[in-house]
Amino acid sequence: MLKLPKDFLMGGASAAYQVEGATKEDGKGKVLWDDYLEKQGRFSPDPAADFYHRYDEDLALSEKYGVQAIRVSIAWSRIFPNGTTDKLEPRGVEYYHKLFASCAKHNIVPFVTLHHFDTPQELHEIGDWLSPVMQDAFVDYAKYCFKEFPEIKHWITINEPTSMAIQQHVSGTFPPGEKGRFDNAFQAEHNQNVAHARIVNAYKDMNLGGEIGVVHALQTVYPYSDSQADKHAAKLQDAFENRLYLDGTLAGEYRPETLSLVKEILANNNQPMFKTTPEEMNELSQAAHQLDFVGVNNYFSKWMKAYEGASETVHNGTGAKGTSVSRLHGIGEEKKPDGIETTDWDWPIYPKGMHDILMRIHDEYPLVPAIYITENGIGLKESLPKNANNDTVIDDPKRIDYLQKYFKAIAEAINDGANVKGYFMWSLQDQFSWTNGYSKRYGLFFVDFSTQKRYVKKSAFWFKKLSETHEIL
Ligand code: BGP
Repeated sequence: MLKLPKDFLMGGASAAYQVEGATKEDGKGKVLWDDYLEKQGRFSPDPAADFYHRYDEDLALSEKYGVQAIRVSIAWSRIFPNGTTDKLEPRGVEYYHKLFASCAKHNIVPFVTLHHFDTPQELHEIGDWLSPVMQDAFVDYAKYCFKEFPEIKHWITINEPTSMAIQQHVSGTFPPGEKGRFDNAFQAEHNQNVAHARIVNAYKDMNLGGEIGVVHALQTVYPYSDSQADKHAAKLQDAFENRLYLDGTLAGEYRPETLSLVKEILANNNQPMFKTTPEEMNELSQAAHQLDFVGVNNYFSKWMKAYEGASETVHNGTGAKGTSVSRLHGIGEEKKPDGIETTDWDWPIYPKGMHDILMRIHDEYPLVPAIYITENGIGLKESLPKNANNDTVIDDPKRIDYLQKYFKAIAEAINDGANVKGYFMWSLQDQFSWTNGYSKRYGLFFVDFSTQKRYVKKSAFWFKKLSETHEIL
């Protein structure tokens, strides 16, 4: 039987905008999503899981079910409503002090993300990650948080720089909804790498004794067949989705092969190369040498086939299985081999991809001291039985099966030498999903969004046992 190491940390994950609700309360400033979602009219970020008012209840449940750590993010615009340090909102600051005190009360270690997809509206309007003003404001906000919240010993600079950049500028599923602007995506990624690095370096200069890392979305990319063309498509996709920021944040430099693949993608799309300065490259190098950990968000893997046509992407945001399409001009087409199971949202379930990505960090990025799995889990359509009462337990065998397989892959990677220190399941409780609303449930705890009542899922019992015994059954 596979076992996790004795000191392996078992956690649950969340992000401010996906759980807090209360988007207009206590002076919170708007973020890029507020008007965008309202205009779209599909779903509202309120009340989400009403964590703004119910955090203590959720942390008590977490303690009861073996959750030893939690990933939360600070909503930047609760503290600085328009993003800059010119105007401070003390009620936002007070909320996070109370949240962190509740974590301490329930013996839960908070890992705190500074930016989880929620750029303040005013900074979004001037270019978001493409704007130097935004980068400076982010560094100022981060330094403020380091001083204000000394109770936090585990910081995460940015959640998934690349998925933010790609969804904002290539697939168009995040505001501002641009499609096909590979140049903007690469520039935004580089700018996030630099902002991250400046913050890591500032944190280390402040000598606060905690640890700091970054969280990346990492999908292992495989060729669809053995043909040279498919193998090359996989390399291009990997450069696009993984390599640029892995190099920038974990090696502190962009390696020649990475740059040549990025150039090829941009040339294929007649778009210019992203810009860097020597000062920025110094920041990257310094930060990579002082980084304490990398967070890996891994849910699925990808298979690539050569593709010559125009870019075409269709997002499955409803759970209608088989509807997603991703064909990118100058990169390739996503095509899954037969026999690999997918979720209703077309995410292939492939635990080997988790093992392979962990081993890749271990093999190719030796500066990285430690890895946490900062997100992993499965989105399912789940509902409350009609005759539910306080003792109702939601049956979620698919989630238990998914977790068993992924935990085995993680334990194998640890046996093979990867220094994985902990795991945060996405998600702690059911939450609001950016592009899927409320029907894609990931939680250990079920949330009835109409009453905000919590119910335990069977997977929470499974999780508790694993947290107590470290034995993967
Ligand atoms: C990650 C994000 C999370 C979360 C998760 C699940 O990329 O960091 O915020 O949303 O994916 O994604 P989804 O909600 O699209 O199913």
